[in-house]
Amino acid sequence: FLKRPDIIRWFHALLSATFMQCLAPAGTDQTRKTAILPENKAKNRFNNVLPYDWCRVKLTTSDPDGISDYINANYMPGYSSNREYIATQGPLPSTVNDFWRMIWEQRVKRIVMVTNCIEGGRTKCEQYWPADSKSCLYGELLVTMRSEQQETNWTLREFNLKDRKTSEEQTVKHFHFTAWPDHGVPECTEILIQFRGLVRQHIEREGGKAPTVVHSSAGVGRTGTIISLDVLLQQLEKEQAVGINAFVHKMRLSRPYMVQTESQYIFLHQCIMDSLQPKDTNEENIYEDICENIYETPDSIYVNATALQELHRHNVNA
Ligand code: PTR
Ligand code: PTR
Repeated sequence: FLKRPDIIRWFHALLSATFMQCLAPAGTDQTRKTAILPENKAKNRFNNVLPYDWCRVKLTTSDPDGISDYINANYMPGYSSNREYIATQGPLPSTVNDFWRMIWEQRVKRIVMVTNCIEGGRTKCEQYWPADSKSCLYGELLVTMRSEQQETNWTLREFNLKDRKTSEEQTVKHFHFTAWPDHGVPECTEILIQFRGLVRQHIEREGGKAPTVVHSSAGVGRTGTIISLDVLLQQLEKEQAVGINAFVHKMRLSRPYMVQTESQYIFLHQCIMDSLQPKDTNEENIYEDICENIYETPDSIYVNATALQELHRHNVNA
């Protein structure tokens, strides 16, 4: 029978093949007209990561300069509805005010940030919040950092937003994951699973329909991976099965490159596998079980929870 390294290799090969085949560009024929208008071009961090028109987030409140409603952001589907998240790029110096306007207008209660402002000496994202407990004015919004709690792999912050015109206020929680390099994956699955748990707790406690804003540098690779993880772990809990590829495909119809790299795609599978409780079973059956439980449908590959459990047990015992 197959030994653990073979199974893992086989699993990776399968995922690799899946990534190549099923995640080949999807939805890329959709229009991105607003993103390339002359007045908006400079608002994109990368010229190859542009939001599709049909689900882009539009800024609504009138702008003092009367400029456009454009921001590089898309609504993203979740487990229960089609607008549970907003995936967006890390703000540029010129789009920080727009970013906060979006947070305010969409009544966002939490921002999930999965990039550092600077990585390897290069700017990945503008620091869009005040550095200490001072307040900073971004357009019409006064933002104050109320608290900052630094942990090994993430920093949690709380911001107070105040509309200068109406004096209305809103609290926004900032979940900043600091251990995930651009185009790569975190060192181990546990820390990302834990981090996702903190975000999920906040979503369930706060309730409401406002989307969760998630961003990295481009707002696709790491952003897509953490959104998928949150959605798929809910699916796993409720249905005892996960449609990993189907969901990634669905996200890619809303924003290009969601889950950008093969290593991120594989890491996502490992996170799901590692979220499962180990279960006793016979080693000989593992290979067969996994084969039986991974089946293809026309546009998706479903990995059954039992199969992942076997693989997980194998990982733990090895
Ligand atoms: N004043 C905002 C606007 O002009 O669009 C809308 C807004 C109102 C946003 C209230 C957030 C608000 O806070 P809360 O969600 O706590 O009511
Ligand atoms: N031009 C870059 C590329 O195509 O790789 C754009 C890019 C940058 C894409 C970062 C994804 C990136 O990762 P993330 O979405 O995690 O910031």
